[in-house]
Amino acid sequence: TPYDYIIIGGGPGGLVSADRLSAAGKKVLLVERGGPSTGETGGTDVPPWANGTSLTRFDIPGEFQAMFSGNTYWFCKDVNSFAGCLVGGGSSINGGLYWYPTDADYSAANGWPTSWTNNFNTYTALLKSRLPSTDNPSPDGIRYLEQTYPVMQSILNPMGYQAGTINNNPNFKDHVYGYSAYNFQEGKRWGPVATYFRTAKTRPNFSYAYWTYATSIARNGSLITGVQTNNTALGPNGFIPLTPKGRVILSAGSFGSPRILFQSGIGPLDQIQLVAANPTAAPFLPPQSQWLTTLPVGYNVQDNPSINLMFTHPSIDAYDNWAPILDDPRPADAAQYLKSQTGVFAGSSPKVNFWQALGGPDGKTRYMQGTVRPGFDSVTTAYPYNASQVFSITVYLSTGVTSRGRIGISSSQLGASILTNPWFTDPNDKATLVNGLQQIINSAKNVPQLTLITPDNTTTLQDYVDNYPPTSLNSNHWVGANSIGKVVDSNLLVNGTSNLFIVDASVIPSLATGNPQGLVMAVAEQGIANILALAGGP
Ligand code: ABL
Repeated sequence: TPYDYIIIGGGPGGLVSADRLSAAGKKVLLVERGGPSTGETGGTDVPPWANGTSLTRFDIPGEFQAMFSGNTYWFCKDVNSFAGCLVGGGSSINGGLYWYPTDADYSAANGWPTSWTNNFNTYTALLKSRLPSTDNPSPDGIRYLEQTYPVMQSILNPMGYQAGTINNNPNFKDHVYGYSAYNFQEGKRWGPVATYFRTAKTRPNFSYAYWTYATSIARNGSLITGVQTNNTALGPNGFIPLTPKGRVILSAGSFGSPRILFQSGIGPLDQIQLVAANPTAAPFLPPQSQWLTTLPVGYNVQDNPSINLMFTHPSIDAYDNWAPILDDPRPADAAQYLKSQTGVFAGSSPKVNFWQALGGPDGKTRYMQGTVRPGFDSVTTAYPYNASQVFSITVYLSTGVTSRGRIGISSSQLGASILTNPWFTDPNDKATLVNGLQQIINSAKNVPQLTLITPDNTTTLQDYVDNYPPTSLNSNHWVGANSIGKVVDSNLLVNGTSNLFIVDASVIPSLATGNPQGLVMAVAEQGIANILALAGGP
C-alpha cells in the first residue's frame, strides 16, 4: 500500500514526526530497523530480579549503566559509535538526561535560519507539555544516591557557581549547577516512546514495522517515489510506495541518515562511488546523471569532546560501581523498586550537572558542561584508593565548539563510520577545555578529604588530555551531518529534491548546550509543523 508519509527510523525525531503527522490525519508508516524496547512496545528483556513483571531493562532507569556490557544487541552493529537500533533509538538506552533548548541552541551564530531562531519557543512549549522534565525522578519525592551533590557544592560554590533547577531557566548556563534533569516519569524511562509513540499507535491511519531496514530511497530526478527496504511484507521486493503527493521523512540518525542518502545517490562523490562498487547496493542507485554530489552530506559534524576526572571522597557511595545492577542488585533497592517504582532504580547514574562559559585563546566563548556520577569507567592512578568511594566528573565542551569532522561509509560494506574525528581539530577547543578542567581541579584541592585520583600527581593535566584516547572523547551527541542551510533547507527539505525531508539530530547545525535529546525532539516539533504547512504535500 502507498503511504502519505513514510518515516525511516523510530528514534526521537521519527517518533515525534509519527505522532504529529498521524494527528494531522495523514496516512503514515514508520519503519524501524531494530525491535521493541520498553514493555509497552513489546519488549521482554526483563532483568532476572524483575522476573514476572513487564519492567524491561529499558523501562528501569537504574539499569542504564548496564547498557555497555554483555550482549549489547541494542547498539547498531554497522555503526562504529554508540547508536540505538531499537524503538526509541538512543532515548531507549541512554541516561535520560533532558535539557530544554536555549536561545543559543537556535542562534544564527550557530547556523540557524531566522525562521527557527524567531519561533522555536512555541515548539519547546509543545515539547514540554508532552514531556516535562524532572530532576527528582523517584515518585516518592525522595532523592536517592545524591552524595555527589554536597561534594560538588564544595567544589563549585567557591568558584562563584549558583545552585538552580536547571530547566526552570534554560538560558542560565554560566556558573550554574543543579540536580540532573531526566525524561523519566512514574519511576520509568519515558521519553518519546511513552508519549509521542504511545498516542500515534492509537490512530488507525498510523502503522509501524520493526526489523525493517531501509537501504535507499527511490528517486526519479528530484521526485521521491518510495523507500526500498528488506521487508517484503510491506511491498513487492520490500519496496514501499508513496501516494502521488507523498513524502519521505528520514529520521535514521546522524549515522543512518547519511548512509541512506549515499545509497540513494545523494552526497559526496567518493561516498556514492563506494555504493556503486557494492554489488548489492549498486542496482538501487539512480543513474549517475541524477546523483546529487554537491550536497555536503556527512561533513560539518560535531560531537562534544569530553574528559573524565575521577575523585574519591569518604561520603560517596559508588554503588558497587553499578556492576551488580542487572543480575544481583542490592536487595532492598530492588524490592523497593518492584513494589512502587521508587528508589535508586527510578533514576539513572548522572546526579549533578553544571555549566560555565569560558573564553578561548581565540577570543571565542565556549561552554563547559559537567556531568557527575557515582562510580567510574576506569581509573589510572598511582594512589591507593577505595573503589567504593569513587565518583566521576565528565567534563564536556558544548556550545561554541569550533572543531568539526566527517561521517561516511567506511568501505564497500557500507557501514556508517567516523571518517574524520571531530574532537580538537581546532586547538582552541582543547585549550579551552583544559582551562575549565584546571579550574575545577584547583577548587577541588581546597575541599577536605577530596582526592583527585585520575589524573594523579604523576601526570600533568595537559599530558592527561594530550594522551586521552580519541575514541574516549566521544560523547555520542553527533549533530551536523545534514546541517540545515547546507544539506536541508529551512523546511528540512533535502536540497535538490521535492519531497524528501530529514528530521533527526543530523540537521542540527551546531552542538547543543546540553545533552541534545531535548533539542532533537523540539526540532522535530518545529520541523513537522513546517512540513505540514508546506504546499504540495499529501
Ligand atoms: C550522555 O549524554 C552520554 O552520551 C553518555 O556517554 C553518558 O554515559 C550519559 N549521557 C550519562 O552522562 C556514559 C556512561 O556513564 C559511561 O559509563 C559510559 O562509558 C559512557 O557513557 C560511554 O560513552
